[in-house]
Amino acid sequence: MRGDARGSLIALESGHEVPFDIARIYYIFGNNPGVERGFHAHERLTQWAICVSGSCVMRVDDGATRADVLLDRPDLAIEIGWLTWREMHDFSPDAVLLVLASERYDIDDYIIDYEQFLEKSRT
Ligand code: T46
Repeated sequence: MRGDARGSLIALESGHEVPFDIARIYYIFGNNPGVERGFHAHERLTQWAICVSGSCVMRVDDGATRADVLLDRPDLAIEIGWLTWREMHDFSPDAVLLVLASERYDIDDYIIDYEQFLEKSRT
């Protein structure tokens, strides 16, 4: 974090703070109350997710272990690797979830069936 008397600044560079080349950036905001997102895994994708405003809960599941991580600070990133089932819950109204991704968008990379994900995670 590069803060000074004016406030805070965080810089994220590929190969320095971020351990992959950033191919895509997207952000999620303006979710309707009670909305839940995700519910899929990816075959070949690594991402960093940061709630730069507000908060949400990121549920990550590698097929053996599941964890709920509260993202509620702009200086906290969670890395989500290959073959990790993710769900996002409990978005605050002001939540802005910023995501840095290692690959460009590819709909064929999605695994949306949990049983299929479990099978792949075991191999
Ligand atoms: C993840 C969480 C944090 C695109 O056109 N380009 C993109 O880069 C993305 C991510 C999505 N889209 C389209 C595809 C759908 O029509 O935007 C729509 C919503 O995407 P999706 O249903 O994948 O959004 P989430 O919030 O369920 O999940 C996304 C990422 O897919 C996922 O990898 O980790 O955000």
